[in-house]
Amino acid sequence: MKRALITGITGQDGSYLTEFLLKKGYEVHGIKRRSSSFNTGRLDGVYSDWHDSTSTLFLHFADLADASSLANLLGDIQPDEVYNLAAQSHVRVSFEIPEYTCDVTGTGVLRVLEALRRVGDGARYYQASSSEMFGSAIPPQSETTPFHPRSPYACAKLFGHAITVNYRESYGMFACSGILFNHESPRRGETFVTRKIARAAARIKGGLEQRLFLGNLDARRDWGYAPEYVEAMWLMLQQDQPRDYVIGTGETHSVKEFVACAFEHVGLEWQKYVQIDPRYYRPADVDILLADPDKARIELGWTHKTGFRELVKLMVDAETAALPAPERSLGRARAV
Ligand code: NAP
Ligand code: G4F
Repeated sequence: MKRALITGITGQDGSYLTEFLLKKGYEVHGIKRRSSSFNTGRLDGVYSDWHDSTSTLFLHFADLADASSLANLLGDIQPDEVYNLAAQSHVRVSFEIPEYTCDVTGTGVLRVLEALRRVGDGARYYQASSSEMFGSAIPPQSETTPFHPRSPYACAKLFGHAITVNYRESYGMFACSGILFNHESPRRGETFVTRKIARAAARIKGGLEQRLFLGNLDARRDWGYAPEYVEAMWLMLQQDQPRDYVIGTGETHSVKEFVACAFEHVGLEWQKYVQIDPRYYRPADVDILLADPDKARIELGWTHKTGFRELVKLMVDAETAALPAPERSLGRARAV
């Protein structure tokens, strides 16, 4: 039985990757950080009480800000594969807490790599890099496109990417960096734009809210469906050679298109409900991201399956299904 360690297991990608690896027969260990309330909700479907002797999923307290906790865990668990997904992952928030973001999202990568180098015993390593690193680079963006980060988050991710390549080249580690474009799902954090829009469309339809405040509607992103992206992470670690890959759909759409599609799906005219609040603008934004995922298609055999409109609809439907019962039926009755 292969053993994997996932940092960021309680996040969107961590939860999908956990399900994926458990289905493949892995023993999965995950790092969760201490919080004052439960932060394991996304794992509810697969987590069983630790007294259950048949369980192959184990959670441990550690933190990317605490090098000793990482080294201790890696030494104890001796995983075959390490997926480093933990990060302060919100771009807008990174402008408010830049030092913290650089510490966790940037230096945190170095802490994991250094622990792995010392006690990891040859484990394969996946780094969750981001298309945000491309920033204002001219699209389409591929593995050879020069980076131009536009936020503290993107700068921190760029450090994480560079140090991953450096550890591979310096110490011969099997370390891969996945440069993933935006990927979404009903498990996306509520303050990212797709989930915020999907949730608002469902709740406005259900009569629970009246308005949706957004920032830059013209930004364009290459949006895919998260469960498909975790397979690409795994595929990278199954290759003969460690390499870096861009993962995306090769299509780009604006925030405005996402809004229009979501509201159309519940039979509402978005212009009646959406207002601009400049508080959601960023000191510097990324205008357009568009992946050139050819290398992943050719070498990994990976392509996306869920298209843009299908993604929007599945996210809005999930929000509608999560409404309290009376509002849900109201929403359905009103839907065309
Ligand atoms: P997410 O939902 O925000 O999850 C982030 C995870 O990191 C959570 O489990 C979080 O724990 C954990 N975390 C945060 N700070 C930590 C710390 N100091 N120590 C240990 N764990 C910590 O992010 P995601 O969307 O799943 O993305 C996964 C990774 O891919 C992130 O590194 C993100 O930056 C990167 N990425 C995401 C996308 C995307 O479109 N989703 C695209 C490119 C790259 P809590 O649950 O306790 O908050
Ligand atoms: O949903 P977002 O916050 O995602 P963003 O900034 O693209 O970052 C996400 O994708 C990255 C991959 O490229 C990841 F690395 C990162 O961790 C994260 O998962 O914003 C998307 C766009 C931005 O241009 C933003 O300005 O939507 C625009 N936007 C407009 N109104 C808004 C809002 N974003 C948010 N979060 N909230 C708004 O009200």
